[in-house]
Amino acid sequence: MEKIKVGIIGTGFIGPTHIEAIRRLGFVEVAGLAETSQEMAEKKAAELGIPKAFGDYREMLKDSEIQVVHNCTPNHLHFAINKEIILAGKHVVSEKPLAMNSDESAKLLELAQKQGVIHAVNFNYRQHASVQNLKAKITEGDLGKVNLVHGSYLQDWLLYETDYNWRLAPEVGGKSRAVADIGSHWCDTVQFVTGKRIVEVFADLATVVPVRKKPTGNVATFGGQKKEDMKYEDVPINTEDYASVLVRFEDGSRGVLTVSQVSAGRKNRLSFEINGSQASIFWNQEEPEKLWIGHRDKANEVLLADPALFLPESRSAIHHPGGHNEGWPDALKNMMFNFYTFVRDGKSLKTDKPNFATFADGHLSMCITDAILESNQQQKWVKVQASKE
Ligand code: SOE
Repeated sequence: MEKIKVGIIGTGFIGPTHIEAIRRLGFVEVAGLAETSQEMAEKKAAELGIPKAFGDYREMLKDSEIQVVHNCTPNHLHFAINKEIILAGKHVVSEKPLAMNSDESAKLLELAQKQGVIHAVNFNYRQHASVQNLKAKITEGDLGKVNLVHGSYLQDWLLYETDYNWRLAPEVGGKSRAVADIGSHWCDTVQFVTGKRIVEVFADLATVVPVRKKPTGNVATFGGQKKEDMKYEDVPINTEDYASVLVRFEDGSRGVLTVSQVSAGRKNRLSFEINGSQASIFWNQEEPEKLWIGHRDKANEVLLADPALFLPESRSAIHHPGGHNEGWPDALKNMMFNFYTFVRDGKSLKTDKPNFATFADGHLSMCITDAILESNQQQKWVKVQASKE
């Protein structure tokens, strides 16, 4: 069978992780790569073993061999490039946030639906094997009625004033930083597992590091560049690195989320606890194979991921026997597998239910981010306006 041919735009932190996940599928081929100059594209294509290099992504969009395009560019380019990918008639996998605000994401969703392309946004944490098992447990009623959802997404890669990255500048990263960058993943994951939407928020945002030393050269996400070799200029920072958000779900259940990119020791700790009327569950992305299950009248349990102990609905998300740990790259592979089998099997988002986040989820996420920003500004509860779907 012909392999599905794919083009990747952007090769920062996330582009190569998409390429690696795609390559593990076997029936998809990364045929092209686009970067900001021909020289850079050729360098990256040679490093990553990709046949075609494009110094302008528009040239790649004209390539009739390429059926799917991944938008792995910085945030401010997501809207315009997603639009062009869709108009070129290609299926699209976009990094989050889908756009710079919910007006733009509404337009993208409408366009993608009109053009009939398959659209996905890379909310990869819902694809962890234990998260899929956890969702199946909630759906089966193992927790009873879900009453409370609370947790955090904490990182430390922006702790020091000398930590700098494009995500800090609003004109590139967007007017929200930590909430759009990582809070969005938390909201998507908890909405996915509970099957309930966040409809109202009350937020308190802060910029813990208000002035940063910006290196005069380029810095990659999670780059860990040597500080002694750097030259800096002082820049004021206007995007949040911390947020506390109270949330209300559509059925009246409550929750709270803390987001921080300045929490020493926390590398990529997306965690949440769900308290139901019968039992509780806790999951933490840094130890993804463990699911803590809390009881009132018997001893608590820790379920180590193992296909034999998973509910049948979630077994396709786990690939190795217990103890053969699966983590972040495997969740991303699950995301790509679910997307590309959907494409391969000729399915349509009009008639078939996808097992991946679509632009509808990406748009909902933008609406939540906008509501969080507005709530922080006005210091009151704000409803999530997701009506443009
Ligand atoms: C940086 O904070 C980042 O790479 C996010 O942009 C990703 O979405 C998250 O998965 C890991 O951290």
